[in-house]
Amino acid sequence: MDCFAEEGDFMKGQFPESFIWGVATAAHQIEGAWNEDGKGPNIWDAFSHKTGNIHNNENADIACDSYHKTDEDIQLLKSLGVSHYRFSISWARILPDGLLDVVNKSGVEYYNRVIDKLLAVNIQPVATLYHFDLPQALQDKGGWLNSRVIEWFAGYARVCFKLFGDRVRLWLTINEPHEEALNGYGYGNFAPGIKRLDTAPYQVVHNMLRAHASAWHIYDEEFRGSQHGKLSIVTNSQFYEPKSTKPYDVAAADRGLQWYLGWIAHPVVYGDYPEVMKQVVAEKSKKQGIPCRLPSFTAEEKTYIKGTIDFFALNFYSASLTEHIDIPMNSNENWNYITDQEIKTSRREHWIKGAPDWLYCTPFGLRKILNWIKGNYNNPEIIITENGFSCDGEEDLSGDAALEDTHRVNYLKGYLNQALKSVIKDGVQLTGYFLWSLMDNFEWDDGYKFRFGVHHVDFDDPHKHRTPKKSALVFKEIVANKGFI
Ligand code: LGS
Repeated sequence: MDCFAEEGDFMKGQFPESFIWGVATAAHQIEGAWNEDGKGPNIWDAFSHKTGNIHNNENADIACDSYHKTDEDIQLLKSLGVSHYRFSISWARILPDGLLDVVNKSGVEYYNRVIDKLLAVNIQPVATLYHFDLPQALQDKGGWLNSRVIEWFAGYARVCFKLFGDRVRLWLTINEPHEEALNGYGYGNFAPGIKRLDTAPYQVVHNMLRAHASAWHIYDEEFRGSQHGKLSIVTNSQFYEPKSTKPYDVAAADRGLQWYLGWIAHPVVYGDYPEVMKQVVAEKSKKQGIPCRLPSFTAEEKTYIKGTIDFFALNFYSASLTEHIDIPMNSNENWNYITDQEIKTSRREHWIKGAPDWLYCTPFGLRKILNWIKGNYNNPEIIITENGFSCDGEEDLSGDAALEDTHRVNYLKGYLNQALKSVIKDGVQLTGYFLWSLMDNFEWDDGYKFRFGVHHVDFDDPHKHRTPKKSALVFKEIVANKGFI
């Protein structure tokens, strides 16, 4: 069975004329030049230079070498015909020790070059301020667990708005806060490698939300009037499909979404965490005899955080089946985020599996999550800031074989067709789509094992040669047609 099996008919139709068509990358995953021209080390430099943290002990010292290949990368973007490019700014390339005492001129020049060259070929720059790569100097002061990070981030954001905001009109503050919080401060498989699953992820996200809100207010008060841009925070979630129609499973699936998407989206839309999250964590912490593990916002903070997105930014990859599980309360248990949720996820047999393990080709999930956002957050403007696929075996492929990426082609067509249905049939206000990713790159703790690119990168080649895969050609056609004609 293929990707479209449970999707119903494939729909012909076009997205609106003004639809944003883009591809995305992130600084640490593509730039390389990790210690060149005054860049300071970040947490991923430190983490990947320690043996045992990354698949095959790989690192992003060179990665795709994009720092030296601006022209070539812009050529790839141009050939795709996209209207926008989402990249991220490396905090430590602009402020080597994270603080405002030293601004690295070469780093500023690099992003100026990227932005100016994009605009010269009529591609709009979309900048993410923070994509998992905290300057190591700030980690040494406690990183996202130290609430002073709010002022550090605010300072950095203001510098970026000043330097680049005359040309960047779409800003994303923090990419997937809870991905870094859970993996970096909970499981420890991401930088900075802290394993405190019970409390640290909640605290990290709390500080990230407050940091995001400061950046939004700075933009709103000091820059919006002259720069006329828009700003958001990047959420992500799987779609939680109930495993059965039993009320227990239906409630569990909704809880999954409230918890995963709502953890970020609820505060920035409504000013506080979802009710179910607050209740459950409070109850469980009480039984453990400890203070509530989920921090709370003061009344003032709630007002400050509420309404701090100008559009809803969503990264979406995959769906999962969800059922309720009762977790026996055991005082010896290390109670954590996952057990708080009281859900168990699985997959349908026929879903085509990608790699990593969490990734399946489930286009229906995109339409459903877009509708869930529409229903729960007052039909906001939504931009998909990431969506893409990788699967087993691609890391071993080279030459022409790597370019026959049929699974990625099916995935993209399937997901974009569901996105189209959400716009035309459901009235979802989806205004843009960014494919992850422009090219194969450094996939965090998985190193170069998983390839999400529509351009193949030969990492063994000192020049990091890029070749379009079939998916690049198919995406180009969809972009040119503004959908499916
Ligand atoms: O490369 C990353 C892509 C690949 O898949 C990118 O840097 C991130 O922004 C983003 O996290 N990316 C990504 N995410 C999928 C995470 C899904 C987690 C679902 C876990 C289910 C068990």
